[in-house]
Amino acid sequence: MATNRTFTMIKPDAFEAGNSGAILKMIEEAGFKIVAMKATKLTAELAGKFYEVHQERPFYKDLCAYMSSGPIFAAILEKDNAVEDFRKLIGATNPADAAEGTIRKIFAKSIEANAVHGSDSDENAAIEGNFFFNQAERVL
Ligand code: RTP
Ligand code: MG
Repeated sequence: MATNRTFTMIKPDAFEAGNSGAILKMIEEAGFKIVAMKATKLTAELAGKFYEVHQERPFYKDLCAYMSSGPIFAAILEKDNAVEDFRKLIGATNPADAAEGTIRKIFAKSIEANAVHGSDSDENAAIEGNFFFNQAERVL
């Protein structure tokens, strides 16, 4: 059964552009509750660890440099069917392929600088939430 939580980041491009508020508004209007959130900045090493599953991919090095290039927001979101519904809300990885009205269609600058992250499974949502938030920070 699907759990009701997912994990997201507002990536450096969207944070830098001042789009965090507009993106969080879309997330809340879509029915997600923000149950943990912080502004932070990844080191290249931490970005490398977070995206470890992609380490054999050609874009891995660029992705780690990009994700550690500036501040981000990290957040845990709650909603029924959270993982799948959030992936729908953000749209395809490449904004050129993202559906109209999705967060990436509206805010992403490129396939790499694509505004937001969304977990791709319940298992990864839990792993990723635990990566950023300790137990006391996710008691809500
Ligand atoms: P995310 O994990 O950030 O939610 O994105 P995703 O599932 O839609 O895409 P994924 O395949 O997991 O890729 C992770 C992130 O790597 C960057 N990327 N760059 N240059 C490229 O071809 C390329 N492909 C992917 C993007 O920032 C993507 O979100
Ligand atoms: Mg992914």
